[in-house]
Amino acid sequence: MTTLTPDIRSALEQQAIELPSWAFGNSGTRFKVFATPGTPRDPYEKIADAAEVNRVTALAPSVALHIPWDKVDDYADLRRHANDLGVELGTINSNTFQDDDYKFGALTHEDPAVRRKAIAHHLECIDIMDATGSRDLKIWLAEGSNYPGQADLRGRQDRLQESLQEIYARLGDDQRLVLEYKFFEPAFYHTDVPDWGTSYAQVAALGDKAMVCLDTGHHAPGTNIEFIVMQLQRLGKLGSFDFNSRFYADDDLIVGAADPFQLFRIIFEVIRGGGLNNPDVAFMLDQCHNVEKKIPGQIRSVLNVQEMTARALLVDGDALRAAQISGDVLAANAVFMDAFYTDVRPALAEWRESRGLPADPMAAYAASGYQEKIEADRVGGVQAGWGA
Ligand code: RM4
Ligand code: MN
Repeated sequence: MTTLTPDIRSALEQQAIELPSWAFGNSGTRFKVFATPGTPRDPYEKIADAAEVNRVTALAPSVALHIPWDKVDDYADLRRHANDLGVELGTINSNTFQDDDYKFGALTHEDPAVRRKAIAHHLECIDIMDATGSRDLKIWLAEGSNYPGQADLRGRQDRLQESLQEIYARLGDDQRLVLEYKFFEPAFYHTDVPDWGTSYAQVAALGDKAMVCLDTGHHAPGTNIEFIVMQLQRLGKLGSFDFNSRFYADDDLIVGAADPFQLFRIIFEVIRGGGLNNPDVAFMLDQCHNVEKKIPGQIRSVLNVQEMTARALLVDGDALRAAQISGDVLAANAVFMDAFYTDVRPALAEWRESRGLPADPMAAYAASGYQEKIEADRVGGVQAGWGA
């Protein structure tokens, strides 16, 4: 059995992956949203479910909120509720994609009144961050156009920068803004923040507290994502990850599901760039569980990240460098692949047990009775979902 060195164990022990509150609510495709028994009806129940993931894995100490989906009357109370369950409130996500006013854009809109409304929404998100103790404001914009000629591409880019400047100016000293990019959808011809370069240009013009968020599902098929990870770290602008997995588009599936090797390569570059367990680079999930149970879906996800981190930490850096320097292509590749093909699951199970955690968190959750309890208790009310 592969053993994990003390260095690897200590790196794994520090690992923290933020969970998205919306992963516990219902979601679906544009064809159907299936209801799932036990789905939370409010943010309090979402946080309780997230805390279960952390209870069996010790990997997920914080939960990201999405506004307005997770609006509550008293954020200090929500924060206490989270803390009582052993988790923190994390990143606050803004939402400018579900309001009729934003049909032709929000922060980029031609109409100053619409831009004002969208900016005000972000300022409200920062007020919420003050109350929840959150550090990061995550902005993903659904802005773009469907037809050539429909929009003034340059004007929209300028207005985006102006709007972001107003939002940035409101951030506290310890707060950050992370700008997420996505190459298509919901707009199909152009997106105002389509790629890491655009996000980088926009946040670099703002200042040190603005960073790029890389969602692994937001690239064209075949994109070398780990190269982007390397470059953003090199530039000091990789602020966070939204981890998920995709076969075709922005599928938001369980991280590592479609391409475990890609996840390995990404985490290898994070380690190489000094981003592992570095608070500057937040690890988050951004996923939806449409047909599988949601809490086990999140447990599987954080375990996949942990497993690939362990494998990436096994890469023999000295041997790899030696092979690279000597131009031994196949030896270098072999060092890399040896680590990837190493089955770390037995060693991880043993290590978890040595820390008082379940060796098999999936089985521990299944045996805990929590799923049966929420399915029995959460009757009535409106199940949480993407309808704001
Ligand atoms: C978007 C994007 C955002 C997330 C929403 C729900 O596609 O990835 O990060 O907040 O989905
Ligand atoms: Mn995302």
